[in-house]
Order: sequence, then C-alpha cells, then structure tokens
Amino acid sequence: MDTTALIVTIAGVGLAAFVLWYFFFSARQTASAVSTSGGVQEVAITVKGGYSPDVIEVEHGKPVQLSFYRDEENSCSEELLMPDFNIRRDLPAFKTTLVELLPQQTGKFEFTCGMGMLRGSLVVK
Ligand SMILES: [Cu+2]
Repeated sequence: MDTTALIVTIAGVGLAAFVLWYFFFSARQTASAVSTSGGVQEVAITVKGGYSPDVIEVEHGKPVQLSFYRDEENSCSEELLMPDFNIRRDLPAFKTTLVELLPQQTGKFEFTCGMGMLRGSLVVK
C-alpha cells in the first residue's frame, strides 16, 4: 500500500466514523417541557429533516402541548404519527401545528413521520 492509498484509507475511515457519530450521537437533542401556570407542559419542536429536539421529556398525568413548526416543504415530514396516543396529524409547511395529549403512563413513546423515517421520542417520567 503506497502513501496515497494509506491517506485515502485513513480519510475514508475517519469520514465513516464521523457519519456514525453524527447519526447516533450528535443528532440526539433532549428538551424538557416547560410547565405553564395552567399546568400545561409545553414544548416547541422544529421539523426540518428531522425533529429538533427529538427527545422530549414530560411528566405523566399532566396535559402536554407540542407545537410542531414545520420549516420545510419536503413531503417526508408532512405527516406526524404518534401511534401510542392514536395521533395522526398533517403538518402544513411553514406553519405551527399544536398537538395535545395527556400522558397517563410513564415510558418512552416514539413519534415518526408518515413513512417512519424521521423519529423522535416522548419520554414520560
Ligand atoms: Cu418521512
């Protein structure tokens, strides 16, 4: 193996490691809900090639209001599914859509786009 091949190999391995790190670690963003005086737990989520934040922590037994702002027209994210809460909602582009739910049980509940490609989770404590 000559020097050029070695450099290309190292660069390739480095790039692969970066891509893995990016998808599995850096993309995780956790946010805790902020309770209003009325006791509603509010979280704002931006939808653009994914959900940001994509891990949302709330407390059980109190109403939750998620406001999804869809900052793109990419059809991938036009539908939001929260199967554990029987929620299926259209998210119009460049608009905020409010999704309200009452988490009764603790646990981790996934939400995804209509195709299951974009993923986030609601962690109920
Ligand atoms: Cu999708």
